[in-house]
Amino acid sequence: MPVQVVASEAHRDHETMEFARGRVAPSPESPTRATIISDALHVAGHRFVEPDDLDLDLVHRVHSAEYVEFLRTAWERWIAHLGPDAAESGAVAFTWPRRGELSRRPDDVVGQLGYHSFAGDSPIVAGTWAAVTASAAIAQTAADLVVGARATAGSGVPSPVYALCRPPGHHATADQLGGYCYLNNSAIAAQRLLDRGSRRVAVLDVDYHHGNGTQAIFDTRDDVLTVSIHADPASEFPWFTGHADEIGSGAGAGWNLNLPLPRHAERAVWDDALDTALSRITDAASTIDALVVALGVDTYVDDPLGTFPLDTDDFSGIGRRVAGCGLPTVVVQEGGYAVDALGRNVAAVLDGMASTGIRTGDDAPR
Ligand code: SP5
Ligand code: ZN
Repeated sequence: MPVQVVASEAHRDHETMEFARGRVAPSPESPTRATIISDALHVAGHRFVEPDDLDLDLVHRVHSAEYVEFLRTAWERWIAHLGPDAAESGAVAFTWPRRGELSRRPDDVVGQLGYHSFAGDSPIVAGTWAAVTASAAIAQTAADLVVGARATAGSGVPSPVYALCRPPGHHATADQLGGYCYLNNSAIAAQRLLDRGSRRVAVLDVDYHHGNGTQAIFDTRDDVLTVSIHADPASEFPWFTGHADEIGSGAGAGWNLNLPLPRHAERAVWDDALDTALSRITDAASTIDALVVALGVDTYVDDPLGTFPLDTDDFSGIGRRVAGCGLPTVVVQEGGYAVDALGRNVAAVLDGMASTGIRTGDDAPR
């Protein structure tokens, strides 16, 4: 059964270098990733839709206005400040605020890069603003399509909608980029679902890395349940968050669940974590109206950044089990760097989802 796929080519000029393992090399978060996924989903017969224009007011509901303005202007300010030779690295920080130090926002772009980032793996290049705004627009549009489908689905559950976001978003906080993420597409999708009538939204993050940005954005809120399964930050990026004792704060206490797993965790351990995650969501299901899946497939056995053992069949299983929640669902693309397998792994998740659940309206199985 075909799924609606929201996608755009506007990410193409966002192509960066990364300083990692002692050398500078093309970032694993490459334009090719989106092409491979798009090709596989075309072959699988899914229906492609262009994103609507981005609603900047929506973006401002999860990101600070000064951060968004920084993202928009950082590239030209970087070149104006340092000259054309600075194009090679892209705009990237080398100084961050010290621990516990009150950090006043610097005036110059070089200092602001440190203020507005928590990692040095995500340069800003000439094509970054076009890419990140298109990526956010894709998430926004996917949420709108799910809301529209719900309105016509009667008592059934609408088909999921897949947001082919690139760059990814789940590491981006309200005012900091990092982990190849600039605008938090999953948070933007969740906020859109709330703004369009959901009482509470769950975000299930299955990327290999902790969804620190999504957690931070919704930390004090009880209208978004954030759940993340990931490699233990004691030994993996993003290093400083993702521990099990981070449960949310203030009104948000109890509305964040972290399920950190050891590097090289076995499939059965990952499966158990997904059961725990889904139970947390279904336990609250009477108050949850929609689900956002932050879909990283860097849990794949051959992923160059991951150490988990999942294979393509496991990804269909994830799709089936997530669909078993019976919630209107937006799937937002996050990480996944094994480009040879990326397309079939994402296609497997969508196939698994589309093969389950009650569907009504145009998408009802006949
Ligand atoms: C969205 C997402 O999955 N972000 C992950 C960001 C991790 N960035 C730091 C990891 C650096 C490892 N670089 C390895 C290069 C391998 N060729
Ligand atoms: Zn990841």
